[in-house]
Amino acid sequence: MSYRKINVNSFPSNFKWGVTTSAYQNEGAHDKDGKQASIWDTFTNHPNFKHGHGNEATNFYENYKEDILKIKELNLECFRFSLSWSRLLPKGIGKVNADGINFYHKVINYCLELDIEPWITLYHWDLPQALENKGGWTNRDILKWFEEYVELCSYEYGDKVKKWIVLNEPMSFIGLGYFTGLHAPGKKGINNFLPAAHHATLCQAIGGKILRKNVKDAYIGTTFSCSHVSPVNRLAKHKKAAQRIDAMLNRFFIEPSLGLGYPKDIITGLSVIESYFAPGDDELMKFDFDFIGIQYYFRVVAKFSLLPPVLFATEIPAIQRDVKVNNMGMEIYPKGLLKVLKKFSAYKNVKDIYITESGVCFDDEIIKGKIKDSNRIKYFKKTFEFTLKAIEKGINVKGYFVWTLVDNFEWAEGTKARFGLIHNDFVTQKRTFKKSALWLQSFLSKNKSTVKKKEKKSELSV
Ligand code: GCO
Repeated sequence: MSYRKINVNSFPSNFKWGVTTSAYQNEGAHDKDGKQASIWDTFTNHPNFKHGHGNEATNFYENYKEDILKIKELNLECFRFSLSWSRLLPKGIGKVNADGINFYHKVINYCLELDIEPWITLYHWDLPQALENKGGWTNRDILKWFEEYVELCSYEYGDKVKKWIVLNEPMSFIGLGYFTGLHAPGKKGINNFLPAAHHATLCQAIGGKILRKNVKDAYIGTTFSCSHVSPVNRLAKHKKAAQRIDAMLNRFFIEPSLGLGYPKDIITGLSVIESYFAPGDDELMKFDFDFIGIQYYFRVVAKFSLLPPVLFATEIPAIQRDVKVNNMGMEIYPKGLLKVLKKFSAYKNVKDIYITESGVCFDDEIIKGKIKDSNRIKYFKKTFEFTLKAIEKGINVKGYFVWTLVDNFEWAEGTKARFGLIHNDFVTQKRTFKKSALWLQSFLSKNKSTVKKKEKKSELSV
């Protein structure tokens, strides 16, 4: 693989560099100080779930200062994290938990003290269990529940935080949580998927509108899981199958917010979702986001198939395709980032674009106190190059947030998929900088002469 010589100064000076985490994957303290269960607490503590639980996770709840200091040390300027709904509103609605409110004030204040910009994600998959007991995302009442939650968060933190993200990857939490059942709450089938998806589309816009009303100078976005989709070959039936998968993975949640409706042009069977519409929903689904977040991890290769119905298309797993994969079996394909940036920037009303997540997982091992994750460095080098190329092509990409800071609880994979720049020992919670962290620290250093010293210092401090 060849690399172009780039450094941080190759990017526009106002380009933002950040890192993303999420509440359930990191906080731990699952029942401390008034927090009650979310669907992920229930799902991972059930005997059917065999990959551990996130009860302690990386214990960010107690280690937040140490971790935010590390963000600073890595020369990253933005920290994107999510709020745990059931820490703030233990039952999802009603009584507010003052300790929960206070926790995020402490996190935000510490970021501001260190001159790190906080970016809040409102919903990163951890619905309060009390709301799931009433049907969760499948119940249209979630529009009211979500409204109450967003009102609270924007009222509490809106003076200090200006960068807001409404949802994290709706297709992931709805598809995996309410169709395949692989993620919490483990519901399956089209009759769960369709109402849940429609309500998430509505909440995406409702959240945006509340933030606009409550937060002065807010800069509001939402994020999408994006994949570049290729047909297995040039046969028309496979090309069409790839278009349908693309509509499902990439178009489903953005187009209603832009006023384009669901992608029924390509997936004709999708019109059944309209049976969940109430009068006025076409309008309610729209919101003029200031930016969108692209989250890119892998490409999908698709072929025609009679199953599943409606989609009539299936993905050919990367492990069957003789390509490089990460340790979750996803194809490592950095160029796909450029392709999805092109695709999403082609929408007329998309304004700014941020890469709000990208990263890669490997079985990183500590050998003699060091973690030499050169594959991860290669991934970031390449995706940074493609980001720069996108900028040079006139695409409005304004920032790149690495997924993620510390190896954490990777949902259905438990702790075995390591995505962090920093290694975590889940028994001792000891953090160790990987080589990729030191590389990034150096890449982001605008003043090269200080890098060597810093690298040495962080090697000593871990
Ligand atoms: C996402 C997920 C992250 C995952 C990451 C790696 O937004 O996609 O929120 O939480 O950890 O994608 O699979």
